Amino acid sequence: CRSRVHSGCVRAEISYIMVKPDGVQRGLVGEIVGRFERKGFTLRGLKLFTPGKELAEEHYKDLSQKPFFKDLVDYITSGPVVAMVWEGDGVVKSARKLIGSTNPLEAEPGTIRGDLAVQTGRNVVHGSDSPENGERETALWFGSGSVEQWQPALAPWLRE
Ligand code: IDP
Ligand code: MG
Repeated sequence: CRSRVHSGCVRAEISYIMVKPDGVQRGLVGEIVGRFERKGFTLRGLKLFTPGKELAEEHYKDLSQKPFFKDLVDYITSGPVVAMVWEGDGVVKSARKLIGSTNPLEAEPGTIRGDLAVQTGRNVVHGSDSPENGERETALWFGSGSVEQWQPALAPWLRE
């Protein structure tokens, strides 16, 4: 536990970030991982594998009524993804900014989607939309308590 508010303990914020199958196929893993590293977030978990239908459906369950749901599940299960957990102050909101808008044509240049993608249905990367979903998605993709607990030696140079 790093910081204390009143007498309680505030858990470090984490976000579940995933290079989707198109990002892996296009050789963008290093580019995407590098952006989170350079920003100063801490990598807590990383694995490459092809997710099954059940996992993809659970991950995107809030979108199950959308007309594109089946295509979305087919896309996410179409090949290996790089599943990651990143930690840092405000990482959820910041990662969403680094990633850019859902529709890559509306994403700002300088963002991952703005620089590297064209279509909503092939937008190369996922990022959790709330700290609660950061925890939920991390538990779903990695199992609860299974990501690494560590502090980079650089920590004092990143946080005062
Ligand atoms: P997000 O990834 O920016 O959080 P969400 O609305 O949560 O966007 O949608 C999840 C994913 O579903 C998107 O990243 C995209 O891959 C896909 N998706 C969203 N809207 C559409 C659509 O209108 N057509 C096709 N795919 C979509
Ligand atoms: Mg979303």
